[in-house]
Amino acid sequence: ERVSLIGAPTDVGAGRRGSSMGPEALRVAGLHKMLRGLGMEVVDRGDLIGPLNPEEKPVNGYRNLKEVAAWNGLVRDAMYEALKDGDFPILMGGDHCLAVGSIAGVAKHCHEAGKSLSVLWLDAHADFNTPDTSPSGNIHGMPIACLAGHGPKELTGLGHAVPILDPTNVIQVGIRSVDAAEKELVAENGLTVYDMRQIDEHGMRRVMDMALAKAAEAGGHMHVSFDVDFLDPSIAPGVPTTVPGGPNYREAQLCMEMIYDSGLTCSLDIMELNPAFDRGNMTAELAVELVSSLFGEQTLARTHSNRKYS
Ligand code: DIR
Ligand code: MN
Ligand code: MN
Ligand code: MN
Repeated sequence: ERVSLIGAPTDVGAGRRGSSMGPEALRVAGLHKMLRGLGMEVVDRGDLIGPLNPEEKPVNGYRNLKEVAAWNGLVRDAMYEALKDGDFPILMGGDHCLAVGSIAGVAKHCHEAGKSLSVLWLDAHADFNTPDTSPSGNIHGMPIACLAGHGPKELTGLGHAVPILDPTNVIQVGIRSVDAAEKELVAENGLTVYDMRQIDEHGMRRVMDMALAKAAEAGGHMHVSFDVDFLDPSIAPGVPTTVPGGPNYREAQLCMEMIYDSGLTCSLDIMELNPAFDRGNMTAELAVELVSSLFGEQTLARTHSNRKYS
């Protein structure tokens, strides 16, 4: 299988600058070499070129909306093209506002191929804010709401249909920061949410079994959107909005290994990596290590009989 790397060097959706350096940090950490080492053919399609960050204050509840929409259009087309070429696309972000375009491109591909789509969202945050609920106006806190049809038409209208994605096909893991008014939206819209309490009570193993069983039930294409702030800040400081109490190294490895075992993943985002807050390049290096597990790197030479759902 061929993997396509797509760089989206921007931080227009965030409140703190620096995720624009994410794609290059992943290259420096050896993302492409790691994938080649696992036997995959890898094409780096380079970086998309979009507008600079104007660093505006929020207008009508949205910061930098025009630039966010422009970047998302570019990302949508790049993801769609890669899937049309038969590749497994990896979006190297960039802040998480770009998941609107990424998933719009994936959804268009699935629509045309007659496949159902589920989204596994690994994040500390629910990313379901609207201007009425957002404390910041930062669109990286709003992508799932936009995908579900709640947001500005510049973003909700980016896909093949409105809503771009049925929110009941979203499965979130690792959640531990949801704004007060955002909580109601998450409940009303029927997302499946495995928050940190459920990981505490059941363990990562059982939570991922449930999450992946739900995705397998939907069948078709599973997209993984990996916000690096999913990880505990002690192992992953290189993000703009850290939240304590995330998955540790072992839990994160198990999560990624079980995603590989599911055999369901057809596309991936690696988002919010922010080298301006990193120590050395340790967070990018950890992200590459975890993504290697998602692509099948294992301690022992196990066989594919470990793969459950494919
Ligand atoms: C917060 C932070 N919920 C907001 N969101 C982040 O501004 O909407 N998402 N950092 O990744
Ligand atoms: Mn987050
Ligand atoms: Mn996020
Ligand atoms: Mn596919």
